[in-house]
Amino acid sequence: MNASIQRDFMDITPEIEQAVREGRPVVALESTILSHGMPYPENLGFAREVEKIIREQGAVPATMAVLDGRLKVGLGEDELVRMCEGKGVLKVSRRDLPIVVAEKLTGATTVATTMILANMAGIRVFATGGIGGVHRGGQDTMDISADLQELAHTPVAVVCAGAKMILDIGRTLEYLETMGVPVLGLDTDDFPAFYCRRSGFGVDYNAKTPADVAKIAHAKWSMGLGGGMLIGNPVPQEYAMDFETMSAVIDKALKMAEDAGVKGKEITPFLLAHIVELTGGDSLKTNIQLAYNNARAAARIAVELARL
Ligand code: PSU
Ligand code: MN
Repeated sequence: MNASIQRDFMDITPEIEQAVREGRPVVALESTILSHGMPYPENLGFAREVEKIIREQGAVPATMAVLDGRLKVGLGEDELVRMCEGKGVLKVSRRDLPIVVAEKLTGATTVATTMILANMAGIRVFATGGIGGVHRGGQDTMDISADLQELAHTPVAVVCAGAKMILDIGRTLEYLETMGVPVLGLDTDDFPAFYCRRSGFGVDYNAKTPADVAKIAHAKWSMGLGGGMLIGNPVPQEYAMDFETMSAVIDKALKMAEDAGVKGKEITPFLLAHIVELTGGDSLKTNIQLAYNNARAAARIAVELARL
């Protein structure tokens, strides 16, 4: 915990502050998944439920955002509603952070920014849906999410359901290897593909249990290796979607983005919204369930880490 950063820039709820100070389990949550990843009002129901799931496992949830230039660690009900309604809520990744803080703007935190805030607050475990990565064609466009650089440098363990096939999963994993980021499967040999349990690409190590993940994280940070870790947790079988169907949907959404000339930070939100539309809302149900599943796993990892 950095006292001067916390004093000058951050509002951390007393509950989270105390839990961190006492070394009790805390799980960070992002807000871009709410404001730019899911429609309203489904996102609000999700935001409340995901916090509840973390509490049921004995951990404290810490949803992150930037409100009127203040870094928020833990949101109250009104603040959650504001993120979910999404009016005037910017998407804030690492490069945007100084601007929204200095100009007192309001924004949702991506995976990268949530990791930054978590680290500032002393939180080591974070649950999300899917991470950003190398976009398809990224070898030409250089569209590579800042999430990957953050995983390289910031000591937070990120639990996700893999990456969506809107990304080039093979190149995303190559990038992570180059940056020295351990990619673990939680009881899987195969890196998951968000809606689907398998991507066809392997993980570095199949960590069978949350306790195994915690042991690996503890070893990494105790040795001073720093940086983050990525944990792929496959969507539960009963909510998984058909690989071929989703491949076709994603190809269609990518074509729509190309035709509409969408670029830069708008691409991911555009694709997410159109995938929900093209699947008649089925993909949203899967998205919500996989994120609950990740919250549960992250809370268990945080509980184990607190014991070490
Ligand atoms: N992928 C998803 N759902 C999401 C995101 C990505 O399946 O909600 C969000 C996350 O907040 C992630 C961000 O950090 O999009 C990545 O955006 P970009 O590719 O512009 O870095
Ligand atoms: Mn990008």
